[in-house]
Amino acid sequence: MSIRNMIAVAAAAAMSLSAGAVLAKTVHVTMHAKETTVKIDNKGTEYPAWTFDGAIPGPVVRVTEGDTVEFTLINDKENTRAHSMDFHAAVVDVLKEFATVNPGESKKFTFVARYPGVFMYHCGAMPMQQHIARGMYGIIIVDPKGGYTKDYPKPDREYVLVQSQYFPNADDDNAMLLNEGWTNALINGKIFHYDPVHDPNATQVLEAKPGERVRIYFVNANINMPVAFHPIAGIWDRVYISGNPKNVLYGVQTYTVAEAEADAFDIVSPADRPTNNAIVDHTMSAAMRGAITVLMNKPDANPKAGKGDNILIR
Ligand SMILES: [Cu+2]
Repeated sequence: MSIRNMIAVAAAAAMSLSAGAVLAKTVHVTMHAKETTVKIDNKGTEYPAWTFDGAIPGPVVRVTEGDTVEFTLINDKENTRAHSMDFHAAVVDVLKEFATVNPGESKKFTFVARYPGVFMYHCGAMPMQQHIARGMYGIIIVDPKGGYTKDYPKPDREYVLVQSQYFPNADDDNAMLLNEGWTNALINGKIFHYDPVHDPNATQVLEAKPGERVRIYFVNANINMPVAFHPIAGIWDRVYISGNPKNVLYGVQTYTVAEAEADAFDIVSPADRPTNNAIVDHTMSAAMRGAITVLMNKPDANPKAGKGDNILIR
C-alpha cells in the first residue's frame, strides 16, 4: 500500500470514528403521568384525560439513531392509577422496562434508539385500551444517523399529526374494547383541530410555501381503527414506512396506517400558485367526525411554522 493510500485509509477510519463518537449521545427524557382535564375541541369542551405531561398527545421526543435514551416516568402522587411507558422505538423487556409505576413513585430505564424512523409511545397499564383512549400516547422521532440524502431529502417543513378515537364516556373501558361509543376523531387531541372549514372555532392550520416539501410524521393512536391517510388535492410524493429512509414508496394516494403504526409522509405542492390540501383519514366515519387537517400552501406562510419546536401545533 502506498503512503498516500495509507493516509487515505487512516483518514477515513478517523472520520468514521469521530462521526460515531460525535453523534451518539445520551438523551435524558422525563415525563409526568398526569390525570387531568383537557380540552378536546376548539370550543373548549372538557374531558377527564390521562396524559403524559398534561397534554394530548404527550411531548415530542426527538433523538438520533444510535443515541441512548435515559427515560424517567414520574407518576404524580395525586393520580389514582398505575401508569407505564412503552416506547415502540425500544428493544427491551416488556415485563421490566415497561412495567407499571404506582402513584407517588417513579421509574427510570434506558434504551438505544437502534432504528431510525417515527414511533408511537403509549402507556401500557391495564386496561390498556382505556389508558390510550384517555390520552396517554405520543411520538418519538429517531432521525437517521446518516442525515439527509438524495433518497431522504431535507424537508422544508415538518409537522406531527397524531390521530385517535374519542370516547366521551371515559370510564367505559369495555365499550372501548368493543369499539363502541366513539363519537369523534381527534387530531393532536382535538376534533377538527386544524380545520376551519368544518369547525368555525378552529383557528390554526398547517402552513407552507408553494412548492415546499412538507414532511408529516403521522401516528395512528386509534384503539380499533386503521387510518386511510390521504392528502385531498395532492399525492404523497413519498411515504417512508415507519419513517425509515430505507422503506420508501413513491406517488401514493392513500396509505393504510395500522393501529400503533407511525409513518412519514412527504407532500410537495405546486410551486406556481397558492393551493390548499385537506389531509384526511379517508375512512368517512373518522373524517367527517374530526380527522381533517387543512394544509395551506401560500407565499406568506409563517416562516417559523413547521420548524424547530413548532412541528406539533398545540
Ligand atoms: Cu396510563
